[in-house]
Amino acid sequence: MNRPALIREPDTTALFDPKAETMPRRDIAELQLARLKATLQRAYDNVPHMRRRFAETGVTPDHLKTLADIRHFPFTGKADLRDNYPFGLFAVPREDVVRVHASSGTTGKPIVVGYTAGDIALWADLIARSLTGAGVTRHDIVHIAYGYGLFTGGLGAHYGAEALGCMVVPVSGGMTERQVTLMRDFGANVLCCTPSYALNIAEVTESSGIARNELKLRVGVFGAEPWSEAMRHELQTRLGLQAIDIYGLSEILGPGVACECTEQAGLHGWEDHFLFEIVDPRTLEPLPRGETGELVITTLTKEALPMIRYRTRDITRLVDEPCACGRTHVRIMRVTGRDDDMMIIRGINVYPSQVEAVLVGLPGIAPHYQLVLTRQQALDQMTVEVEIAPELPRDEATLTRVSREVQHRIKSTIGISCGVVAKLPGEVPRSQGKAVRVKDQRHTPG
Ligand code: DLL
Repeated sequence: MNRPALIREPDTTALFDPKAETMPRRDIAELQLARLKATLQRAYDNVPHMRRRFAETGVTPDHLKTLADIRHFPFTGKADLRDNYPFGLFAVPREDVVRVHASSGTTGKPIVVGYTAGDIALWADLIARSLTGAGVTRHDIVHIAYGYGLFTGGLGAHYGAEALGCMVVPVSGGMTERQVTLMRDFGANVLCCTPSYALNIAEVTESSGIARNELKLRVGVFGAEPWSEAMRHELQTRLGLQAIDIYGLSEILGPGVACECTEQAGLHGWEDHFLFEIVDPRTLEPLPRGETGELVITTLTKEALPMIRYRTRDITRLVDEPCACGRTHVRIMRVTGRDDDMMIIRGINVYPSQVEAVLVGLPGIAPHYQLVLTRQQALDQMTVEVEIAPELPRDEATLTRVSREVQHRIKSTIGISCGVVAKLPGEVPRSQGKAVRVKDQRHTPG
């Protein structure tokens, strides 16, 4: 094999599906082309909306001769799902759909997604692959604190961990004190939840006087929201685990579209089941490998809900070189944020996760924050609400000093001027799932 020197021969015992995960690129491309053709045809034949979209764009499935030809096909977005609410994009008879999930959505109708029995089996398989990459084995006890229900996090992780043969503790979110007690009593080795909820768990563990070594946690499988390297460091230190980034979205599958391995060097995007593209979010033209832009995903094997060129709005870049772990699939670099979460503060583009990277680990403050957006004279203003560290004196002078320091730090690292309000310990809301990082008051009258 002609592998770069740095790449180890894969330890096949540490891979869930060694053959699929270490396929040479040529074979991946060949498989993708065959599966893509079949998917386009299935969507065209079975989903009237897709057939219409293809016709508007002037393509039929036959126009795809190479993988690169995907650029001629129409995009799909949230609006397509909303307009066809609830089941209009399903490509199989309703009777073949054994599960639905839905995203709550802040405005309008929710997005509804469906799965056949085959889709559920595939999903479990990809989560099992992802967990294996994260260093989880069948000997582990997996505590799942992602929400169960219409959200894909809980049940998605659950089926995958069971498929791997782990003992699963399906706790869902909330009642954090009880979660900590159960993790200690059961000896959980793996914690699956959002990074912001993991921080909440860390804090509650510390305040309930449980020593870190009373918990047996070794791996954290954290995702469903953007998070920073600084937050990774914080969680690894406070919970004594290796914090692994897992990515996914309901429209494509749920969690398990991509996941880091223990190298923590980008998320392996499972290319035998998905085609990943990066496009310029403004021109929608495909960008060359390695460039940063919007991630667009096409499903290659999903039955109930095939997705053609789904615009995720997530900003990232792709890396083709095989990982040191030996897996050959493309790596999706950490998602810094969503296109629609980008704030423009005095002409500078900022994502909440960039602010997080500055705040977390800064002496004098706790890693809890919220960003408040307001508008003054047509200009967006940002106020960062932070909390002083619990050990600091709780007086006005301290609050003023801390807020000045944070303001200075944000100015010197990101280059934006913003207001900073330092609050007392416990005053910034704690996450129960996906954290609300931005309070947008730009359109509130008065
Ligand atoms: O959040 C699925 C999921 C559950 C992923 C559990 C990982 C773990 P949705 O609710 O549809 O699905 O939200 C999808 O969340 O488009 C991203 O904007 C964001 N997101 C998900 N994972 C990550 C991540 C689930 N690791 C949306 N890093 C996506 C950054 C993420 N953002």
